[in-house]
Amino acid sequence: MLVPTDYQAFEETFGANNYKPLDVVLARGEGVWLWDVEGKRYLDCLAGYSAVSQGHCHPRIKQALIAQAGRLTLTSRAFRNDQLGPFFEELCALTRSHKVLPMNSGAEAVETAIKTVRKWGYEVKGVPADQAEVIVCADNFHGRTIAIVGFSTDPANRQGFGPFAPGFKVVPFGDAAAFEAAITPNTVAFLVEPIQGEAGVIIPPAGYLRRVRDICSKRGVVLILDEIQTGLGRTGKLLAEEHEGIEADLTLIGKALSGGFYPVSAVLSNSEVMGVLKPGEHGSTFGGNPLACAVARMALKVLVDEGMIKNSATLGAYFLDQLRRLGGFKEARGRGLMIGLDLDPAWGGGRRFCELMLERGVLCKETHGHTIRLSPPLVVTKTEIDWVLEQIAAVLRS
Ligand code: IF1
Repeated sequence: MLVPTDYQAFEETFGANNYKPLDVVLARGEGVWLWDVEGKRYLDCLAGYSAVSQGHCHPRIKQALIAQAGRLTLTSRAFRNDQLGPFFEELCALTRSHKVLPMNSGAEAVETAIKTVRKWGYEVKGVPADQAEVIVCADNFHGRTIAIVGFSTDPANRQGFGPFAPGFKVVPFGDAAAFEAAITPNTVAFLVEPIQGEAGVIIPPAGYLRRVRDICSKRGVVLILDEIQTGLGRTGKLLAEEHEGIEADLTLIGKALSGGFYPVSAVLSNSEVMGVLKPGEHGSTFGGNPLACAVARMALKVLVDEGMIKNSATLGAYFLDQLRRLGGFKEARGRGLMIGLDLDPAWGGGRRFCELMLERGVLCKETHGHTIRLSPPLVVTKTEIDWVLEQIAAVLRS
């Protein structure tokens, strides 16, 4: 029988040490709950970095996965499969998109969008060859490929990984005027998170996305919203863009698109931009495979059928309000069940806070030292949030 320290030793000896996890070894999950190898139960306030929005091992998604795994898992896109078309149709209907390009990880969806807007820039906008520029925001997080970390402003993400791809320009987040000033005739797109996640749940000023949308339309720039974290109900709407009543030209989704069962991502597009891709110009062995499509179809279905988006809005507002009543920290902010809690710098650091929460049976994760991310599965109940609040209060008092 292996004991917890064995699992840790194996990971540290044989794994690349590119993470420093909390010392808990998880073995089972159900809904908002996780159990470690010794049977201790935890309420999950990270939800696989928002991929497990539908709750761990959701029974209907599990059933869809098992059924499809016994029928057909991978055909490649060299042939058609009977899950892909219905997946596209259902996803377009739900998100009011014209076209879908399926990939696997979030970073692949971002890369796909960048390739697409560059091609659109050359073929439709008339940008001279190899001159296309994409504007991004300071403190962005879009993934970890070479192109993406090349336009990160976080030294930990980029240092030692160059040389990087050219063609990106960084502007401050939340400042529409700065974005507009950075546009040149070669600007093909603006890539932005509706709420910055890794930066610490940073919500831009009201009206920012509406202004950005107007500027993009006026100046012929494609608006790409990275909704990989904010999308699919996390902020209390299907897509975070709905909070400002706008529509992006390209929308990137991933994470919760599979309910945490399997990596599935997608680029959603209007027809003009996606229309530039022709057969053979982009793809992926696993992208759009029948297993992924079956899982994603059910993950979307339960999200809507089981009222998870509404629950995220209602309980997210309740959670934030109760946190603010609690006090004992610097600031709490959020939208839906995407909440960031800034500890007082004197408190002892986010890592310590998460370790104490772990002892009390709540899993959460700090970002950038003093901010705690609270993002439970969207199936969480009021009673469970009240219990988490008690644990937060106790840890803040200690
Ligand atoms: C890790 C944070 C969350 C993302 C947005 C694209 C991607 C992500 C807005 C890439 C991924 C992850 C990756 C994970 C940590 C995590 C994260 F801490 F960085 F900010 F969720 F909160 N766009 N976010 O948030 O998607 O390729 O990973 O599927 O450990 O790197 P991916």
